[in-house]
Amino acid sequence: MEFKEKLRTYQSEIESAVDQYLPAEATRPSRIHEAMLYSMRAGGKRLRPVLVLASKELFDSELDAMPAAIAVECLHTYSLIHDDLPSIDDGDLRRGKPTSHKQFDEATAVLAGDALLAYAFQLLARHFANAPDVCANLVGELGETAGSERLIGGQMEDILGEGGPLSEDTLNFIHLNKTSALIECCLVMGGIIGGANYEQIDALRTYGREIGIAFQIIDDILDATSDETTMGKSIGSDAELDKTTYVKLHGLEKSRELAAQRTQKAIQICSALPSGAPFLAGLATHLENRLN
Ligand code: GRG
Repeated sequence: MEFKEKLRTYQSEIESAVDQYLPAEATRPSRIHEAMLYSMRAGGKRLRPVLVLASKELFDSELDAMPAAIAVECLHTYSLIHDDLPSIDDGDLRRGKPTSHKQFDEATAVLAGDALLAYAFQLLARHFANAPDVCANLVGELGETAGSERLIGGQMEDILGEGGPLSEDTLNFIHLNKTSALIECCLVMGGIIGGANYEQIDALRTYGREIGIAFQIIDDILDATSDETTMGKSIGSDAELDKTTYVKLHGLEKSRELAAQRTQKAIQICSALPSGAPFLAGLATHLENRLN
């Protein structure tokens, strides 16, 4: 199947699975379940669940990766809801719709994020209970990624760095953890479900780190050059908060070059994966050229 068709197939399977795996809106208390589904149904690129499915498909395994794909999308959506809160980025628009705290209220948005974070682990624990080693490795991987040394650690340093010039080292720490960590984790989770060996897990992790950093550099470029309608989210906050970004540190042209270098490295790593992982190689280029 050609790359774009394969991507669309994954995305439409994920769209259907959101409603299949999350509690229905009518479940009591309906307000929290409405808020969870509101943000989960709002769409987005579904990059992280696509990575779980595509990574697992490189290997032969009977296990279904979809519950893990939905779990990472729950965790990602929680991070976006909380990132948009008035006390963090104070965003009005996300995935082309009002942010959770604008659509509901701040307390509901905090709780919807918390509930999605908890639900991610519930999904893993319930759906992989018959494969205890896989289950423990998935929970460990996602837990480590979500915690204070990775996602939250990256977010903390991002907040601490507002208003002041940051070194390249700090900027890399922020993005390796705030953005790359979950992308890396999705590939590793796919590998765990598929039964990948140690070297293959290592290759998946490195590929994830490279496309993760490239993804953030492109995000910084789009934040500086695109518009809210195309992006479907509030943009320009980097400049407003005087944040150090790749664009601020290196300028647009050099930032594009850095993203291209990371993308090329990711593509090279695909040769160490089964059949050269053509979908993942195509995805690296697709992400480099993305417009939103
Ligand atoms: C803020 C308390 C609190 C917790 C959240 C890690 C984290 C913790 C927040 C970071 C969220 C964030 C904005 C990370 C940056 C990565 C990034 C560019 C996310 C946007 O991902 P896309 O473009 O979004 O894939 P869609 O909507 O397409 O899924």
